[in-house]
Amino acid sequence: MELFHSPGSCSIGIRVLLEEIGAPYDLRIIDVKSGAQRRPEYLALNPKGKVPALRRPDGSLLTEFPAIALWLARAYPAAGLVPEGLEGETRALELIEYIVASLHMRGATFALVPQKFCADPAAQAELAAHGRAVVQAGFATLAERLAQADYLLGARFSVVDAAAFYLIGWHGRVGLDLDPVLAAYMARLKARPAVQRAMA
Ligand SMILES: N[C@@H](CCC(=O)N[C@@H](CS)C(=O)NCC(=O)O)C(=O)O
Repeated sequence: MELFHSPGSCSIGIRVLLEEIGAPYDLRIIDVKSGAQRRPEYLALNPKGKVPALRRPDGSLLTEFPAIALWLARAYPAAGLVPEGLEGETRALELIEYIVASLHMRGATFALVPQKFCADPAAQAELAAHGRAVVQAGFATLAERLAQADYLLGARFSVVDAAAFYLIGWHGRVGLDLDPVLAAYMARLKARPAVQRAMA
């Protein structure tokens, strides 16, 4: 497999999952800070101009974090990255969508790059504050779950934790401190060998 990844971006979550699985993959760095995602050669491969993207063993390209994460979990079941059965998978999708579609796309994105959405500096400041509040409320929701269990779906690491890892990892950039529950959770994630390999 090939992972198209930008350091510091959400694609670190998919890298974590690949390391948890232990299947071989090549890393292709697409540095979004320098605009590499908009270069013609990358757009020819992935017209969305985003990371993560995963080239699978059959040569096809898969995009969108939730889809890649759930495909990896189902394609490599021995890693136990999603609870078994309809209810388990549905709950995983519910939470991963909340993290990616709400907290990342409508929270962190507004907080970090408000200038992408409006030109007026006052409007940008308002949008950034709104985004920060969305992430803050999301952190409280995640912390509530983590007060009951080590991982977001219970006692086992899952695809949902890979999404939470990248999002919570942005707390400093978003301008939020972590409460003790989230700080302990991040320390638990960073102690996992797969996470350490992904961050190396
Ligand atoms: N909905 C997409 C979001 C991916 C996304 O926004 N990726 C960011 C990095 S965290 C990106 O590629 N940004 C580059 C850009 O928007 O130009 C997913 O779930 O994968």
